[in-house]
Amino acid sequence: MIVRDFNELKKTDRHVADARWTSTRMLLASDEMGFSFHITVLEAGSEHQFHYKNHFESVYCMKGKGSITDIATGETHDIKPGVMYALNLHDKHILRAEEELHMACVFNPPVTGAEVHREDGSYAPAEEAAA
Ligand code: 9YT
Repeated sequence: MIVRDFNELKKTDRHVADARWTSTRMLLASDEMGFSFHITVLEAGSEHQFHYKNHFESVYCMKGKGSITDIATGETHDIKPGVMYALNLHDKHILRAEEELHMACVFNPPVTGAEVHREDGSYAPAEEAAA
């Protein structure tokens, strides 16, 4: 069994920061669960374009307020506590945080922890990230 405390992980290298967001990786590829599990906090007023071409991602809003736009369809959905979105089509999207957003995110295949967002908003496939 794996038991971890978010507040303890925040002090380790499982806590990463990038452009106006932070993420604490509760589970990574090395945990061999077949998915990774992240707690991501996006700064109030920030806007992010992501495109996880090599991963499926599901995101659940625990706290805050914002919106997500599906770039392919132009549709925008409100994000608030209780709302989940799943990028089942590797959907390219823009996430906006009106208030600080606290999200629980799952990635399949799991993120290794070494990824950085590429120019196109994606993370490299797991085999490249591990190389
Ligand atoms: C909200 C969202 O898309 N989070 C993605 C995870 C975060 N960029 C991370 O942990 O790398």
